[in-house]
Amino acid sequence: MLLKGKEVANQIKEEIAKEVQSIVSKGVRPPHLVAVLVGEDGASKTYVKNKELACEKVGFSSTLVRLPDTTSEEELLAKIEEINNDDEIDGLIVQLPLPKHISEHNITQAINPAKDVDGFHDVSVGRLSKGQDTFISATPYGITQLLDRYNIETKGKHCVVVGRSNIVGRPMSILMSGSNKTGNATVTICHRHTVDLKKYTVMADILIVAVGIPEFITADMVKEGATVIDVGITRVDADNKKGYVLKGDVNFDQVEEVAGYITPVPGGVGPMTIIGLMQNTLKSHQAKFNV
Ligand code: L34
Repeated sequence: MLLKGKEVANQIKEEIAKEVQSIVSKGVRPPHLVAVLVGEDGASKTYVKNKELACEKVGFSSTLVRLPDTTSEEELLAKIEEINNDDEIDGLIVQLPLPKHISEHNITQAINPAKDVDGFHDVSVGRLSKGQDTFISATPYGITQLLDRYNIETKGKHCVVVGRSNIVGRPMSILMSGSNKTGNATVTICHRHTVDLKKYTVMADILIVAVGIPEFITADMVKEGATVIDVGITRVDADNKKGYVLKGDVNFDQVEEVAGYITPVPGGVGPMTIIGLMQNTLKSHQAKFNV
């Protein structure tokens, strides 16, 4: 069965839009998200555009700050400082990846944790790992909500996460093992140095894959009836109008036959990532205005 991220995302957007209406009816300004995009990466432009569209749909204000790829780290830090100090802004994200000459760590650490709606700051990650209330990074947050909306049991299940990135794999593993509603699973984290990956993936009741290698997971690596979450989204050259097709980390046509539930690419995890971001932005606004 398909886990329709796009459909669930649209439902949640309507719920958020109602909350925004209620906020505005009380005379309070709506939540405001600022996205900073450095450079011209095609995929990043699409993702940021989708974030702006989502803001518009739910009634948030949004501002896109575009900077050239020659921007220095100091210039970017100065921009962040300006946004940190602007009371009219609730959430700030700097779209990744950044040009090589800019340190992602320095940038994520410069963002005011109260506006860190990406959940990438050490404070946010530290709070997440201790089970404290915080901004949860958008992709893992979106995935837990997808599992929740489809009533997929996680308690006592074996969850295998393939990939240990700061953005997805690591926080995902923390959430799945945590004592939260869509947690309480037994978690195995696999990565590039895992020997005999298949040995682990076939044990997964819930298999979450975020490695960025198209069609990496084949049917023989998946247990019958498993829930398969495909975080990968790679542009692969193709002879069509766009010049590419999107491929996940899972060989969908094969794995669909064995999986109980599976997310499509596109229309699966991507739209849920955007929802996670919208919810974090609303949360930041609520912390400030309490309405
Ligand atoms: N700072 N950088 C920061 N925050 C993030 O949360 C992200 N991420 C990842 C990359 N860098 C980031 C995103 O926004 C991945 N990501 C993201 C966001 C949206 C979509 C995919 C990834 C998305 O909209 N996907 C659509 C298809 C888009 C297309 O046509 O290319 C989907 O249906 O999957």
